[in-house]
Amino acid sequence: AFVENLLKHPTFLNNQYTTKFIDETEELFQFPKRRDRATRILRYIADISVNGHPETEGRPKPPATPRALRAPAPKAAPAPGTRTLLEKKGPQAVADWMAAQKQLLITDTTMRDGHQSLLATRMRSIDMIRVAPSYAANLPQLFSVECWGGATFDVAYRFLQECPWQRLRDIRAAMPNVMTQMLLRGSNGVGYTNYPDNVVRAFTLQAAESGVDVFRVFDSLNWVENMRVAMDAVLESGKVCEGAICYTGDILDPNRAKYDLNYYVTMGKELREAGAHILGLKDMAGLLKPASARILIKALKEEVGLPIHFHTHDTAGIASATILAAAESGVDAVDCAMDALSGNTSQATLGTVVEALQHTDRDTGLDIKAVREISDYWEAVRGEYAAFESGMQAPSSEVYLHEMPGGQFTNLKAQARSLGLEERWHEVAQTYADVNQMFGDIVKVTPSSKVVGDMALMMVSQGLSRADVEDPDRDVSFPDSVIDMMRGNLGQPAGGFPEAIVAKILKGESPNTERPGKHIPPVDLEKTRADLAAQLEVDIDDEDLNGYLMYPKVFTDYMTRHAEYGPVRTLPTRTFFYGMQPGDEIEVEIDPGKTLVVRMQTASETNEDGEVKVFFELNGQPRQVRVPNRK
Ligand code: BTN
Ligand code: 3PY
Ligand code: ZN
Repeated sequence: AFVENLLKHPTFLNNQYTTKFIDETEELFQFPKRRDRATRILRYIADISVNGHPETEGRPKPPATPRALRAPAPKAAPAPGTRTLLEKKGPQAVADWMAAQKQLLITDTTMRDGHQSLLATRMRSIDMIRVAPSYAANLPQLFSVECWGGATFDVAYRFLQECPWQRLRDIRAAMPNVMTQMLLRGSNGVGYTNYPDNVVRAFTLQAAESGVDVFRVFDSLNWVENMRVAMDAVLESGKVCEGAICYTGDILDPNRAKYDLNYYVTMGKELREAGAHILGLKDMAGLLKPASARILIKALKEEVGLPIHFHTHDTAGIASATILAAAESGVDAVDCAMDALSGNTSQATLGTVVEALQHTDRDTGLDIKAVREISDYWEAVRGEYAAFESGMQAPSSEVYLHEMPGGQFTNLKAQARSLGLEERWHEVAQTYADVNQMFGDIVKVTPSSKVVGDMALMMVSQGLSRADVEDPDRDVSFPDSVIDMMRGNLGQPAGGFPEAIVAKILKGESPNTERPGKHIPPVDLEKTRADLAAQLEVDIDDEDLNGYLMYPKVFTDYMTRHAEYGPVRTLPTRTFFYGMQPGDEIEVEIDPGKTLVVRMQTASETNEDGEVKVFFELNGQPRQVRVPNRK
């Protein structure tokens, strides 16, 4: 290829060839590099075709005949939307506009919480980017599209072998008129532990720079003190700061008096004072009932005064009823997922809410036909992720007992299954509730929910009751995450953790009850970048650096695999998870406008070295790849 390039180069053809010309003419070396990328992708396809993908092994398969993954055609040029307003007039103007609207505004969560809650967060970027222009053109009245943050960040690197930042930039570019939205776990960033303040700030500013417009910021113990660094960074960036209250318990239940109306109103005021443009009401488990919603929304509207954005889950099957009650009480915006990715542990059904409000004074203004077309697309996409379906058959009122967040529920169930506790799920649920009471009735949302889940699984697998754990004469070895939380490393819940259990877990060590970030020294960002660049022998840009700061090992593993397999994010989802069969042909756009046509011809028997030769046609040219047979 090098020689071919050289022979065709105009300088060579003009007879002006010198050795210096070769040294100085960079493009001569670009063709081999590009070809190398194609080779790496072929190696990935060959490997998966021969060995299967570890993530889908033994799991249900997508339909034998794939449905066409065609996004609805744009009906018009993208009309000005919320993003246009944000760009022109800033975040306060967005909040003012929001409060002045009569219609119920809707956020579509399909690209974040929808698949996080139904498909173990496994949705790949390509399936989102393909439909983003349809959102821009056909649903420009959406308040926002939640498409980033929460668990999607590390899952992208860890399981999907793709860069979460590139996902964000691509969606942003394809959907320029509607605001993007992310879920940010306050001082836990998009991770499971508190980070140094300067890391939280850098990460938040980078997310704004790469394309996030609305930041829903929360703290897993509802500690506003622990949200300030992230909220301040959002305010600094000029984007929309949605300070969120996590909802738990039931304001109408006298036995849960800790989380009464006054608790939520007080927190709402604290968030307003901390600078929130919008008040988020984040009901991560779907516990808010219609009757409570009427009272809570009304009180928050009257006493806090900020526009309210309500998020809930349909785990108990009642989310749309609660949304309608909230709408009657004046909620400004709500979260729904496109029909095909709604219901159960996901959000309420977007099309149904649109229909329910038609011809009322809260009519959403969304085009129901456009909603259905986009949902049809998602239905086809969902089929490709059959391996990640949880098997949840129906909504369940048991959520009012255990209070697990939608994103955790199916995950914990899978963990229980892998520990051989599948038959004892209801015991796990009851124990989760017991652990919550033992820890002082806390807010349970990532990462505090993970701590409660770890403890519950440990207790059920070891046959320990709450009384056993609390018994001062009984030696219990606690999960690391539990010890860490009791040390104060996630911050403090309202009223603190109960002293007796803290003393037992920490064996007398005294906890830190101040804000964790106050005691974590800042990271030297430029030194970290330089060290990482030296270690990986590549340039580390700001996005990479922030990915590494959140998840050092996950990031470096991703980079190592990237060096071996190339930009596999561009593969069709079926190819990514199942490889190809002889006779299959796919198109892979490795760069905008640069498409590879890959056809698999055949694969050889395994040779004496344990290798299989896979024969492809790449843009019509024969190519072979050898991969080890690891089966
Ligand atoms: C992961 O699940 O670890 C990320 C996906 C990449 C795994 C690669 S695919 C080819 C090779 N075969 C495996 O079993 N793992 C790697
Ligand atoms: C997350 O933090 O990922 C959540 O979805 C919490 O509800
Ligand atoms: Zn949620």
